[in-house]
Amino acid sequence: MSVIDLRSDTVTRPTAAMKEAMAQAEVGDDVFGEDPTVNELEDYSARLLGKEAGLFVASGTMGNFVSLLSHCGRGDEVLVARGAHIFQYEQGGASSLGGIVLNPIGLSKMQALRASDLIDNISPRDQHKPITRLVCLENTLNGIPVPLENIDAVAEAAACHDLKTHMDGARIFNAALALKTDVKRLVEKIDSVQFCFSKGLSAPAGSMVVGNREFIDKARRARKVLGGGMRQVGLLAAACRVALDKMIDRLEEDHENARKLAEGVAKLDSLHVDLSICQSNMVWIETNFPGQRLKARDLVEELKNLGILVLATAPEKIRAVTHYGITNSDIDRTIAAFNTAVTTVLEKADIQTGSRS
Ligand code: TLP
Repeated sequence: MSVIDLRSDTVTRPTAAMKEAMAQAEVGDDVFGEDPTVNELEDYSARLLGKEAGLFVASGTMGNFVSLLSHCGRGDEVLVARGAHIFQYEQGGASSLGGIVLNPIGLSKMQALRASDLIDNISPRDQHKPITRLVCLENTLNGIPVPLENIDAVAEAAACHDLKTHMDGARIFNAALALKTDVKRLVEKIDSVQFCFSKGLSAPAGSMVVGNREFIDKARRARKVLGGGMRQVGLLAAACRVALDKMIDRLEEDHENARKLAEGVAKLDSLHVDLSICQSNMVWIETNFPGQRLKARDLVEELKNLGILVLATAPEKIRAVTHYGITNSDIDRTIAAFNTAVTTVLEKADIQTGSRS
């Protein structure tokens, strides 16, 4: 039985074209600025996003961290949505290692920062308070595309208060596609952007940070102190260049598969899917069955027995992410597996509570 891995789009493997490009890549010492493949990727990425310069880094986490370190000093404050990766899933590294104060804002995990949140939360210039320096956005935010108007409004409010803006655009091309907006326009008013090659774009590793030259110079220093100065890393950059050339347009297929999965699972009695938030490649499934008999982790275990891998992100919540390599018929199999797994979990729960023999 083949395994359908929907835990994340990070599980994608490099394509044949990427491996070929890696084999052919011209390389040099990137810390000396002498790797032509990295230099070209940085320039190309910066132009693609409408910024002056780029910096190739090992991962999304490193890209976000060097960006925060470059915008902020010790004790400075960053406003960030409570559900954002920078706050939830980066170990609070900006605080623990960088001395930066993260101020998590927002009502629910899925909610993006609005301009009003910003204005309400900027610390007053008072010796008791940190100095607010930066606002972080994320797009897509947990798979939800944040609309251009929202981003522009936040960026304009930030600029009025002399704050910088950073976009965690790990899945910025998914966002641009879902919003039918040119990626350059989507980040036009944002000072720095981090995007990932190793998610839906399927490269084996790597992220890009873009911004103005002064910011990238600082980010380059930050990358070095974090041990992220790699040498003949054009090998990876070559695969990432293929990702930009060949893997952006096909993200549409992932979005269609996610929608199909969401609609299929939404039809099952014991599960709930909010279809309004399924707009890119992520599906959120809630197991809010009466009596709490259907726990996300039990369902995930049962699905695993059927060859389907998904993540339980909360006691009642499951995340499934579509990506390159997942086919339309994989989605049919996944929907059928959800149906079977729900029945099995509920039967086991009934046996345990003695309501069935
Ligand atoms: N996200 C991973 C996990 O860490 C949760 C995933 O499977 O979705 N920003 C965003 C919005 C991300 O989703 C991620 C990774 C990162 C940054 C960090 O990227 P990496 O894993 O390359 O450090």
